[in-house]
Amino acid sequence: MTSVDRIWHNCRLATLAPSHEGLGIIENGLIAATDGRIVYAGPAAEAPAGLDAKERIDVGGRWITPGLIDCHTHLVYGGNRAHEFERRLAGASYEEIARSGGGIVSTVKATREASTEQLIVAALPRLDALIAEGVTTIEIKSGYGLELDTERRQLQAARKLGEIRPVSVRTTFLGAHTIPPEMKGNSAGYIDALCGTMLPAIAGEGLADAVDAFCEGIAFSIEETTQVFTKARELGLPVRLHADQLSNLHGAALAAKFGALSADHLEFADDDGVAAMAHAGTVAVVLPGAYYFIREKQLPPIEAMRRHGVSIALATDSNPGTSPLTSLLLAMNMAATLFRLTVDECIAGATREAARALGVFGETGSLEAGKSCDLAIWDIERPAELVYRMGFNPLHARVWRGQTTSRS
Ligand code: DI6
Ligand code: FE
Repeated sequence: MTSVDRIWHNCRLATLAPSHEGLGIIENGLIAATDGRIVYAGPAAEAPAGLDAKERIDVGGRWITPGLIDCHTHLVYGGNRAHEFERRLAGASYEEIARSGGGIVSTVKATREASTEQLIVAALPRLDALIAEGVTTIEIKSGYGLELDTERRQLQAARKLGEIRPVSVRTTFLGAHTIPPEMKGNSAGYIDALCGTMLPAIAGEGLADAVDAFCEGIAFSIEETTQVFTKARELGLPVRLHADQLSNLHGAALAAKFGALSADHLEFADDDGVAAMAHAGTVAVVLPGAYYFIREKQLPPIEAMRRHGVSIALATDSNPGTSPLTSLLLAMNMAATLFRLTVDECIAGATREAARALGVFGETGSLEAGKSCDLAIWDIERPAELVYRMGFNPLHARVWRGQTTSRS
């Protein structure tokens, strides 16, 4: 007799286990968990004999997927940019606004002025919207401080969000997001300060799980990004990159060269960049919310990603400037509609591949024994419904580390 804490039965599973085809569908499934970890996920008929549980939950034939993972967000910031949205509606471009002192810099001002408490309060409704859709792991970046104190407070706020809500938070230091206004024209000086002081301090305080940079004409060059990545490597932190979003600076190849966990956006990445990512095992994170919101025309090279066997994740990129989006389900719909990802790619992109992009696939992202029991239970008839609808939330219940936490 094996005794476990909880069993979910009478359910259909999309396990996303890499050893299975497609979504890893199991029609009559069962999940057993103890101490917040999955001990069995598979066909009910093949469950260990004599399985006994303190609690048995009849899922009523519903579908269970791994809890969703939003692997690229800028969730913590002050203010918003609705006024710039209006300017863009009147004809200004995102890059024009950035060059005229708006854009990221206007959010930097509002973020510096906010207390840590205010940053948390502002981010909570955004986080709650994601949690309500079944998100159990979220990545949150800094990058709206651009000086040590505010970058630190953003990351502290992100960590705190993971303490006050039932969700796993992974933090990323994005000090190299743009040049701070007080150092305009001196990006070399800023990168020196970042590598010399900010990054070592943040790493020393254990506030960042990874390091990111915005490699772009309006932000940092390949050489500057290389400097940041070299420092991150020295400090033992994995890297990721905002790469080839608005132009092709060959950021994808640079990310691959550093063995980055992911390269994100990638609209302008070329075949060589994609091939290098495949070789390095760097995950492509596509961000259709930003593509949509700034009305980009250049599609990311999805066919090349498939051809080279690059793993594809998707995320909201939730941020005030280019993707004020707090729905991962809508990001899935956009990835399908705008980028022509398949249903299976969208669901894998918000679970298994997103876990890979964060380097946490050993812990979550699929329904497999040994992993954290992070589940999303859905009122749907087929998995395609998760991708097909717009602005509708079919979540029935969410389980984080074995505990049912909402809509039970
Ligand atoms: N790329 C983006 O799309 C966001 N950051 C980045 O590096 C934009 C952030 C903002 O405009 O506030
Ligand atoms: Fe981003």
